[in-house]
Amino acid sequence: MELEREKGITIQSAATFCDWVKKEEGKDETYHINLIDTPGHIDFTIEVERALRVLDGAVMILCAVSGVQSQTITVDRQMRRYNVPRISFINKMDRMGANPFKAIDQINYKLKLAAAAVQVPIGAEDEFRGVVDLVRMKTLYCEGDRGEIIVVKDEIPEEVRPLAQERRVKLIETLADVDEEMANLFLDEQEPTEEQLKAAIRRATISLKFTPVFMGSALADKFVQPMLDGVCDYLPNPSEVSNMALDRRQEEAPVQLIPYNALPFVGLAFKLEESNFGQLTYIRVYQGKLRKGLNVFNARTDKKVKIPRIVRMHSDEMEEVSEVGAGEICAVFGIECASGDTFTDGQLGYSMTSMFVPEPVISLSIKPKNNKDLPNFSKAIARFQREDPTFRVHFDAESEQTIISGMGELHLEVYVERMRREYKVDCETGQPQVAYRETITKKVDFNHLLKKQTGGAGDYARVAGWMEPKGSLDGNHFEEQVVGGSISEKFLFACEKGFNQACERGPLIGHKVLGTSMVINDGATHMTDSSEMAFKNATQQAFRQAFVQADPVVLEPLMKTVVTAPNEFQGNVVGLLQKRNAVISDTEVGVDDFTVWAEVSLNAMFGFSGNLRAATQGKGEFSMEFSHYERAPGQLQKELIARYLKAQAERSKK
Ligand SMILES: Nc1nc2c(ncn2[C@@H]2O[C@H](COP(=O)(O)OP(=O)(O)OP(=O)(O)O)[C@@H](O)[C@H]2O)c(=O)[nH]1
Ligand SMILES: [Mg+2]
Repeated sequence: MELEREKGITIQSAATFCDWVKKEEGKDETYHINLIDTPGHIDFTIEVERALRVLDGAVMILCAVSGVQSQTITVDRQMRRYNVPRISFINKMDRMGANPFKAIDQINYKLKLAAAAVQVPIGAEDEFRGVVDLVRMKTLYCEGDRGEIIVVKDEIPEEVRPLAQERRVKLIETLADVDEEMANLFLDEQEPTEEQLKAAIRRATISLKFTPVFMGSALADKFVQPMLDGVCDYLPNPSEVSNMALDRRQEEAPVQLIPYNALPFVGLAFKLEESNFGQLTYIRVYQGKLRKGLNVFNARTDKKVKIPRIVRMHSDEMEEVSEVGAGEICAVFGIECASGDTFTDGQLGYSMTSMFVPEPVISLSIKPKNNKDLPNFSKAIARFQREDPTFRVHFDAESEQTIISGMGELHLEVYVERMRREYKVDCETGQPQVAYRETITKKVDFNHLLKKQTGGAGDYARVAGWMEPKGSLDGNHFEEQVVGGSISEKFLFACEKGFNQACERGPLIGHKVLGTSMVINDGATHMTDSSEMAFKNATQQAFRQAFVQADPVVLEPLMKTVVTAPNEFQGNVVGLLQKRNAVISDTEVGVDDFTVWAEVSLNAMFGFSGNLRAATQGKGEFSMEFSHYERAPGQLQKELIARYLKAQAERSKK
């Protein structure tokens, strides 16, 4: 994407298929690798989620100067969520101040993941010219214009011999802590063989207890190849990963998927993308084969679709293929589905659990500058929503505005910009707003009658019951317990619809309602005047009245925030956080820099990046991620209510 090049950041993950020829002693071995490059910025976190959902292993890339950054900590959490084993690559070894061992220490203590170097560098910064492979105890040099030739020497240069020895011992010690076989050898004071060492690294990596650390410089074309060999040596192949599905025909019992081509097909659509040639759907094949012309069933909709075309992506180019086997990733043209849908060949009733979709926390109003652009605007909005489950859109009937919500200001900014470039629609946007929520804190009974008699057919509906806190903040709950037909069956559905609509727009400040339960257990129906509309409206009215009596509160998003900066700025940073009422949960002080973990309300974080820059001479950085909703301070709630009432009053004047 052009926008990525301009901003210098990755926005969308890109899937690529490649062959890697690993030079084994004497013979070459070809490995097929499906690679997905993900963005690092938290605003595009869904791209990381969906990649980790379908990948069997990951390469965690760190900077040799900055080591574990606040963003690394967020991605670490995501890797853990999907149990993805990883090897690590310390990049930018050519940079001034490069220190891979500092970064390794940080993986150990900041990420609490056992890590040890499997290489040590020969020379550093612009003198960086080789690495010693600690598993084989051999020296590697890069030759050729782009470092494409790796020359292996038995001789280890004198000046790095002590370092190589020391780090090899460290590697073995670290492994002995997490691997029983290595522990036994270690206790017997036996030197492991190359095979034993490799096998231990592989076991410990796949069981998520350890990460082997490689080092090099991508920019200077140095030592990326040994890391790719490491992918083959230490990350699992598809048959070594346990992937589960739920069998809908057996009460959702978990079943293991087996990556055999001969078994019935099961695949997961994890990413949709509009390409120049039409809608592309990325599918990870977990079991069986996906063939061109095959009829597949969408487990969510039960609809059957025929697979018209299958391609393999090679970054910007695609290769048409007739089938792909178990364990692979491919893209398919021309099938309608949503991101996260499971496909099967119809023989099995399997469905795979989807990825974690974080809640959007920032929203803003948007509209095209010119009315003539409305059709394109709608098209763009629909497509972005299909592609990205963290990008949400709703129309606020009261303010007559389209509101988009997402993971951060940059996330929304990118969509506004893409609208302009890809759909030629210039938009006006409002100020970014925090996505607040509303809930109630006590139980209230209601008994509400809607009755209108205006000549002809009137409106009549009575609903009674209670509202109460649901006990948790995941969604809302509606239940009818009507006995004796006081509300006739056909209108109960309308009541539920009224409830759902009422939850979309809270009575307090017009934000979504959460954690609220409504039970209707009585009511009355009129022979001629009752209608679905009457019951829907009556429920909405009852909801709004009961809601305001039930001690409603505004909820605000709290963010898990991680700040890192050089040690001399610790006082400044902690001061900044305290001013924003952050609750600091942990602090780690390293040799040069420190890390603070805190929970802060998103509302208090506006403008933080500028303040942090000023307080740390530009050297501090931070990342944040939604944690949960919490009751907003009373003063803020008052302000929000006042602002909402004022906006409503202004609208009604017009
Ligand atoms: N000195 C040096 N700079 C590098 C090296 N590798 C990458 N860079 C520079 O680091 C910057 C970021 O590189 P990217 O590849 O965009 O980093 P990224 O992790 O993909 O970033 P996002 O996808 O936006 O999260 C660019 O300016 C690169 O030129 C390296 O080995 N040495
Ligand atoms: Mg990138």
